[in-house]
Amino acid sequence: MAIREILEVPDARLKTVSKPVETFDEALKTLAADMFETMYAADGIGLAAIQVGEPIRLLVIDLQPEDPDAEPEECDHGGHHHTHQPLKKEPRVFVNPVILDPAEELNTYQEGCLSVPEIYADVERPKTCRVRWQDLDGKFHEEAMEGIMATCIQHEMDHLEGILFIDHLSRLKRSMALKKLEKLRKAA
Ligand code: GNR
Ligand code: NI
Repeated sequence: MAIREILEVPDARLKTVSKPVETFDEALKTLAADMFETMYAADGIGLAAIQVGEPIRLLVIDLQPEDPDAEPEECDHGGHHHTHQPLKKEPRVFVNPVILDPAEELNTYQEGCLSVPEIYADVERPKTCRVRWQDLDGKFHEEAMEGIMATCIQHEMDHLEGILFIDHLSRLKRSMALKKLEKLRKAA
């Protein structure tokens, strides 16, 4: 397994329309494993293959909810001591996903993107949807999505079309977001 470099704006490869996966082989499984490793290392909840430079219709998601059954973990940093609830790993892989019957009702969520680091903005999307996809063996699945999962999978599926969350903002808000990112990069 390997952590891969995440492409960031304004990398033109992020605008690629990704191609369907046709071969369900070991290379696909390795890429998915690398994407999980990359996503966890970057503290993300989702990642599309194009974000690591692979223009194929593959995405991974792990919302990592807090695990209510686990013992709280002790943690020390910056001189103070506290506890936090461990996260439960729930890795999910979606190959060739398709959105079916998106709800008319919209939901607003403050989104971020590993390809637009440290920028957050409200985006409106259908509140629920159904998704049909294949797993790493090519088997088909279909499921109703709601909550953060519905938001996240729509964000990831936008990447497959070369669309970023900032593309949903007004031109003014998008240019302000990109200017802020430039400023943060210069300061770093
Ligand atoms: O880690 C991520 N968090 C997030 C928060 C709100 C809405 C969408 C996301 S996805 C993002 C990771 C990412 O860039 N996936 O493409
Ligand atoms: Ni993203």
